[in-house]
Amino acid sequence: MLIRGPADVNPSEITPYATYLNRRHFIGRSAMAAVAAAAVPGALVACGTDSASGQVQVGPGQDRDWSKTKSEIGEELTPYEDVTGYNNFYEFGTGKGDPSRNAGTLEPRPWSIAVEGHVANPAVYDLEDFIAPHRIEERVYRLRCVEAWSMVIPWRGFPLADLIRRVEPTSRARYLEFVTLLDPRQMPGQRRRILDWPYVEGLRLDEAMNPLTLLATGLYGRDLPNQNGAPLRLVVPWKYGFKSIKSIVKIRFLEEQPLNTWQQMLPSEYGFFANVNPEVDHPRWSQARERRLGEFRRRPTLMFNGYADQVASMYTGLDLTKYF
Ligand SMILES: Nc1nc2c(c(=O)[nH]1)N[C@H]1C(S)=C(S)[C@@H](COP(=O)(O)O)O[C@H]1N2
Ligand SMILES: [Mo]
Repeated sequence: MLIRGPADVNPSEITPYATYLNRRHFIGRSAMAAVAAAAVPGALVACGTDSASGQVQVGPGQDRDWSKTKSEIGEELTPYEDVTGYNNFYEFGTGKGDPSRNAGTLEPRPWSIAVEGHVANPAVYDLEDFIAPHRIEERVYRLRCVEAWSMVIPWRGFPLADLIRRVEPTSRARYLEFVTLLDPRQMPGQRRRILDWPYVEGLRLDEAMNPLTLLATGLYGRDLPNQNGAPLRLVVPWKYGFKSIKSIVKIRFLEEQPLNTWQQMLPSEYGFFANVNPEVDHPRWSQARERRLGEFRRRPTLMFNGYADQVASMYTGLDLTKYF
């Protein structure tokens, strides 16, 4: 996300991309593997299906060889160091390297999650009880930030739809609101009024029920690193990254559409839907192309981030230039 205006945000902090590119190494990585590996069909990658070659160095946070794991259209995973070292998590600073540096103060355990509003079963859960009834899956998704960079990430988690069925929304529930932890002691960025804390996001009930929508508990086969939103975050792969709210402590079922943080901050630039759309530019830059972390060339951005088959029908008849 980019903010222009608040005097305490240094623009050089929020566009360190050139610096970042200079640090990258590009030669030879996985070239052989890319040729040899077939694309994994479907978005779902079952645990343990990729075979370990023994040839590839297993890095920090990686218990097995991920080099053969691809997205459903054959894309290579973004390296672990990028997924966990180049982040947006303003609770820990506005620079892309700030979350990995500063998120050590977050205490993801013990953790509780409140489910409130129009549900038959409102409750406050311990994290373990919240997760335990669900079947954990691994799924490779593209994450496309509104700032026009993207990653391919092997998430671990469970469909939000499974949780929704479990808590039984009433007929009045039409939207979900998600709320991040508010604790300036654990989240030092909240001591500055960069955003109106806590960070809030929302989905329409049908979007929340879509089988692609994930409550993520991990990535690269392990629990979420703090900087990626430990211990629980949303992943909505056809929407800009800011919808994928991190470190969730509350889920509310509402009748009315909630006001998400970025829409509240800059309503002319960020809407409620935030569907990835190469044809609807951000007021200050094009959304037609994107930089995949680890690559120089810019790729064309795909409608609904490449998930149109699975989500476009939810928006038929909606003017996407108006409901951006
Ligand atoms: N609570 C909270 N959630 C957040 C953000 C944030 O600043 N605070 N940033 C969002 C944005 S803009 C993006 S692009 C993604 C980045 O996720 P990643 O760092 O795991 O790649 O997190 C989203 N979730
Ligand atoms: Mo973002």
